Amino acid sequence: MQRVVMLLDMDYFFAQVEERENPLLKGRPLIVCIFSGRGELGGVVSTCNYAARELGVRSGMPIAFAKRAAREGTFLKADFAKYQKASQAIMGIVKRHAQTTEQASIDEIYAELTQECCGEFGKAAKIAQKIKGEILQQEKLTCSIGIGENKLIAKMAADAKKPDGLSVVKPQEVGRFLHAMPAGKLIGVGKKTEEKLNSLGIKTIWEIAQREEGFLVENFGKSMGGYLFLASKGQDDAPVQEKEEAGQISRIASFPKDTDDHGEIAQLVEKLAQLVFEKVREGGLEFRQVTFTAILDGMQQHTRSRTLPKHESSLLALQKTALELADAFGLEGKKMRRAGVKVSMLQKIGSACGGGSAAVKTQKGLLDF
Ligand code: TTP
Ligand code: MG
Ligand code: MG
Repeated sequence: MQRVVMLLDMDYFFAQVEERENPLLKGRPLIVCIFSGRGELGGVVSTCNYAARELGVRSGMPIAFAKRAAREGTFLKADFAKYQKASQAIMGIVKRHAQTTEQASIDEIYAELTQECCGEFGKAAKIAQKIKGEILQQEKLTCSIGIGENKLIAKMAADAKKPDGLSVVKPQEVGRFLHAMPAGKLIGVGKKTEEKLNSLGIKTIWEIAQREEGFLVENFGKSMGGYLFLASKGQDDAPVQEKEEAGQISRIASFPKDTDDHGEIAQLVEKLAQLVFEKVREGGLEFRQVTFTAILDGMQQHTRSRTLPKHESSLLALQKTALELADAFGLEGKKMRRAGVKVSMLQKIGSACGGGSAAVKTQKGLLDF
C-alpha cells in the first residue's frame, strides 16, 4: 500500500496560546520570552506572533534585540505549564485519529495514516481537515498540517504552508515540490551545512540531488553525506514511532475488533505488559507505577494507575498489576477499541537508596531546544 504520513505543527504556538487567553493581545506584536534572570532584558525570545515576525522578531533572538525591533510589543514570560496543558490536549486529539503517532516536540506530532486512509492521499487530507477542526473547536487554536509519503516530505509540506495550512505533496509531486527550494530548506540542513554547500557551488536541493553519494560523504561525513544524498531526493524510510517519554515506558495496541470480552482484553494486556517488560529489562530498570489505558469505541480515553509499595523488577508483578487494573475497569456497556500498559517511576536496578535523584531519563525532554 502507498505510505501516507502526516505532520502537524501548531502555529506560533506559545504566543497563540497567550492570545487565546487574552484576545486583546491579538493583532499587535506579542513576544513570549524566556528570561535568564540576568538583568531586566537578559534572555531569549521563545516565539512571537505574526505581527512581531513582520518586525523581524524571531525565536532564539536576545530579548534586548526584540525590544528594539518591536518597541510597542507586549513581552510576556513563557508559562510552560500552560503550553504543556494545551499540547497534551492537542496530542490527544491526533492520537484519537491514528494508531501510530510520534510526538516530535511540544507542538509537533507525526501520524502514520497509511492504514487509516488505505494509502489514499485524498482520504488522509479529510482526516487532517477533521483534526484541524477538532483542535480549533476544542482548543481554539490553529495548526498547519503536511501530508506526504514519508516523515521528511510531511514535515516540509507543513512548513511550506503556514499558518493554518493543509498541504498535500503526492509522490509524483515530490520532485517539483523539493527541487527548486534553497538547500537550507531541507530538514536537517543548518546554517553551517548550508554555507558549506554554497561554497561548493550548491544552492538548491535539486543541486544536492545531482551529486554522487561519494562526493557528499567526502565533504560532509558518512552520516550527513548519506542523509543529504537520500533526503535531497525526498527519500526517508524512518518509521513513525512513539518515543519513550522521560521516565516511562508504554505500549498500546488495538483489538482486531472492538470488544467487551474479558478474556480477550486480559490476553492483550498480558501481551502489552510483556512488551513493556522487555524494554524495562533491556534498560536494567525497575518500576513503581503501572498504568492501564483503555480507549473505548467512542474514542474516549481512560487511565487507571497504581503506585506499588516499592520498586519492582519482575514480569509477574507488572502483569499482575496491569491485569488487576484492567479487570477493575468498568466498561459500562461500551466496547474497548485499544488498550495500553505503561510503567513509570523508573530507576536503575540497585539505585534504590536515593529518592527521586535516581530517576531515569530515557529521552531528551520535549522542551529541550
Ligand atoms: P516552533 O513550532 O518551531 O515555532 P512556533 O510554533 O512558535 O511557530 P510556527 O508557526 O513557525 O511553527 O516551536 C514551537 C514552540 O517551541 C514555540 O511556540 C516556542 C518554543 N520554542 C522556543 O522556546 N525556542 C525556540 O528556539 C523555538 C524554535 C521554539
Ligand atoms: Mg509550531
Ligand atoms: Mg514545532
